[in-house]
Amino acid sequence: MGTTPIHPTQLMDIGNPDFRTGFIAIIGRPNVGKSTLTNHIVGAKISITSRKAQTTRHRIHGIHTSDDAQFVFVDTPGFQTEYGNALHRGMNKTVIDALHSTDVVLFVLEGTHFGERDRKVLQLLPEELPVILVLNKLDLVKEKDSLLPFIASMNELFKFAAIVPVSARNGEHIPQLLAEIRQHLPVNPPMFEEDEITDKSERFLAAEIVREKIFRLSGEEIPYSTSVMIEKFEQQGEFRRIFAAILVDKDSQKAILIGHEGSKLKEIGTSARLDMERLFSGKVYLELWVKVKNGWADSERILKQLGYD
Ligand SMILES: Nc1nc2c(ncn2[C@@H]2O[C@H](COP(=O)(O)OP(=O)(O)OP(=O)(O)O)[C@@H](O)[C@H]2O)c(=O)[nH]1
Ligand SMILES: [Mg+2]
Repeated sequence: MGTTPIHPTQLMDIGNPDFRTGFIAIIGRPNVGKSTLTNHIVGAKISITSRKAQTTRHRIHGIHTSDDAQFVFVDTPGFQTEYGNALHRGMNKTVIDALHSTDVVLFVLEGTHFGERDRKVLQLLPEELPVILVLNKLDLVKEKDSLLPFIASMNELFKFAAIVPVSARNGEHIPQLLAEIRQHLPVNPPMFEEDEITDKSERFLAAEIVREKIFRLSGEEIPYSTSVMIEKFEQQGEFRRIFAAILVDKDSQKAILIGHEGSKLKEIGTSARLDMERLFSGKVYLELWVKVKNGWADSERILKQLGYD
């Protein structure tokens, strides 16, 4: 008794012939709030966020299971229109791939702002799939009167399945968005266990959390040329020991990240450790160091080692 693992597809769908499960790709230019939206719906910080553009670099699944549906969100990197190195090409490929293997697309804009970079993303939208336009950061839209004419003008540009203004920050209209998405999901049993929230490993999430702190706690010169590699990840019960290297391009960046007497690295480490302890529900020992690795963002080989494909 109790030793036979229950296959996930045997869970929850019993008695509900209308249970829906599907993939929802979230796309948009950098910084519109795609990862914040993913985290809000999942209820945990599985995808890192920051005020700086290009925070997300990988495709990340965020899973939300309700009584009658399982939503598998695919958070993608902001679509790059201004750069052309191997990292940016890889990020854009991630976006395109996500669009080819999804049931629903969420196209995210920042409030009532529709600029050139948003237009480039609009051009990627598939005609054959339901695309929901999400007007995020509703809390920042001062003139609510501007919403209706904006929605009308967006309807002229594409045949959206729906247009939903939301705030990923305070959760406004997120239930309405989920209800709208559900209508377009296929009738399918769940693919993941009810309590699963992401497809990514703790090792991956740990590296991402360190990267988020670097983004948030350092100046403009650091983020775009930084990556994090977990060199060792050990677990004993609820206690984790994590050793991570931060890869930068130049000695000058290394000095900035370490800071006066190591103060910056310490600040990054403490903040990352606290987030990890929250996400993993257990104590963490975190050791960080900084390595100079020339031109990693342009090297296909190093990008492969870091898990970009
Ligand atoms: N006021 C407000 N800010 C938001 C909202 N959603 C996201 N933000 C902020 O917008 C910034 C960017 O959010 P992210 O979730 O990192 O954006 P992203 O689209 O994932 O960005 P990339 O990964 O770089 O493409 C962060 O500072 C968020 O806190 C919102 O609904 N309201
Ligand atoms: Mg993001």
